[in-house]
Amino acid sequence: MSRIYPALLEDARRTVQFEAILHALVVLLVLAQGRDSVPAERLVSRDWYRDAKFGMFVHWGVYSLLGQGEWVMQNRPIAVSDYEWLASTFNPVKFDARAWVSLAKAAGMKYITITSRHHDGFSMFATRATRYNIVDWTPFKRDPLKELADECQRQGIRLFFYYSQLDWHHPDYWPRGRTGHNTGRPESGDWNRYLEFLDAQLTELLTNYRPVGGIWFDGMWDKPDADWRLAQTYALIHRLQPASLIVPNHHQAPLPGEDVQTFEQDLPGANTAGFNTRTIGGLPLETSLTMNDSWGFNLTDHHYKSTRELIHYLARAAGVGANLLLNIGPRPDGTIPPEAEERLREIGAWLSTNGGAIYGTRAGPIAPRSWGVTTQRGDTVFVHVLDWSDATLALPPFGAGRWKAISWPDGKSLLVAQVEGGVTVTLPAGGESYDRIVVLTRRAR
Ligand code: FHN
Repeated sequence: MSRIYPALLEDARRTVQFEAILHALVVLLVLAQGRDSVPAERLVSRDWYRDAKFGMFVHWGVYSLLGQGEWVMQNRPIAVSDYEWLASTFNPVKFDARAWVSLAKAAGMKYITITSRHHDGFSMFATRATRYNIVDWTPFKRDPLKELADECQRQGIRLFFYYSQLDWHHPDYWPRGRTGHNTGRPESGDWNRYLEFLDAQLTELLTNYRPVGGIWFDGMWDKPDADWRLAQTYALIHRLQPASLIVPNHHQAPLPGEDVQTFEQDLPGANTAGFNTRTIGGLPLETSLTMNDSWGFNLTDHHYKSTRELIHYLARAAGVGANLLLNIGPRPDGTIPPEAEERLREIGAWLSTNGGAIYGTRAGPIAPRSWGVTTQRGDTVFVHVLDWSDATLALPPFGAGRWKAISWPDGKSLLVAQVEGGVTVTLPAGGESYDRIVVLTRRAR
C-alpha cells in the first residue's frame, strides 16, 4: 500500500500536468485565430455583435403544431410519412413579421436568430433544394423568412438564420448519428450528397435574404466524428457574404473560420447543462436561453422565468462579455405566447433607462460575484448590484486611482471610501429593484 500510494499520486500529478498542457494548447490554438487573418468586414460585424448584447431567438416550425417542443418528431417518435402529412397542414395565417420585429425592438433586442430549418428537416423558407418547404408544401404558401428579412431591414434590426446540420427527414443523412433512428427512413444514403444539399440551401439563404447577420449552426454534435467539410461550407458563407458571422452551437472550443462562441442554457465557462465546453476563446460570446423550459412552442409549459430573473441573466451575461439570445416559441398560428410578450416588453422598459450600462459594454474589471457583476465602457465601470440588501457594498481592488460613484440613472453622488482591501460604496436607499447600478469613474488627480 505504502509503495502504491506515491506511485498513484505521481500518476495523478502527471495526468493533471498533461491536462493543463493540453488545455493551454487549446487556448493558444484558439487565440492563434488572431484578428489579423480575418477580413475587415467581419471584424466590424464582430465588434457590432459584441456591442449588441441582446437578441431574440425564435424556434418556430411544423413541430409548433403539436405543442410539445421542437424535438417531438424524435421523442414520440413520428415517422417521416406522418410528419410529412402534419407539415402539409401548417398554415400560420396570423404570422405578422411587422409585429414580431416590433416586439423584438420594444424588448431592446438588436438582432433576431430564427430557425430556417430545425432537426425535423422542414425548410421554413422558399428553397429549390427540396419541395419539403413552407412555400411548396403547405397551404400557407408564403415565405415567412423573406417577410421577416424585409421587415428587419425596414426596422433596422439584424437577422440571423439558425440552420440545423442534423436532419431527421433527409434520406441522405447517413450514416445516422445519435438521433433520428426511428423515423422510418431507408438504411442507406449518400453523405456527400447531403452536404451538397446543405451548401445549396445556405447559398440560397445568403443570396435571397441579404444582408444576413450570420448563420447559427446547430446539430453537428449528433455526429461529432463525421467529416462535415466545415472549411468548405464556412468559406462559401464568407465568400457569399463577407460580413456574415458564423455562430456554431457545437459545444466545442471555436474552430477556424468561426466568429462567435455560443453557449446553450449556460453562461460562458459554466457547464450546468452538461454539454457546454469550459474553454472560452477570444471570439465574441453569446449564451442562448429558453424563457420557459422549451425552445419550440410547448402548450403546457408555463414555467416562465420572471422578468427579474431574465434581467439578471442579461446583466450576468454582459458581466462576462456575452450576449443574451433569449428564446421565444411562437404558436402554430404565428402568434406569440402572451407570457413571453409581457416579459419582453418589461425587459425593454428596463433597458430603455438602464441600457447604457449594458449595450456597448465589455466584461468589467471585477469577476462575477454572488451579489452581481461589473461591465465597463472605456474607463467607466458599471457595478450591477443584483442581490445585496445591505447599505454598503465592498469591492475588491480593481484598478489604480481614486474613484467617484454616482447612481444610475438619476446621477446622484454616492459615498465611496478607499479601504485597504479595495473600495466600499454606500448604495442608494430604495430605487430600482431589478439591478441597482453604480457608475464608477476615476477622480481627476
Ligand atoms: O437540439 C437543439 C434544440 O432543439 C435547440 O435548438 C437548442 C438551441 O440552442 N440547440 C439544440 C441542442 O443543443
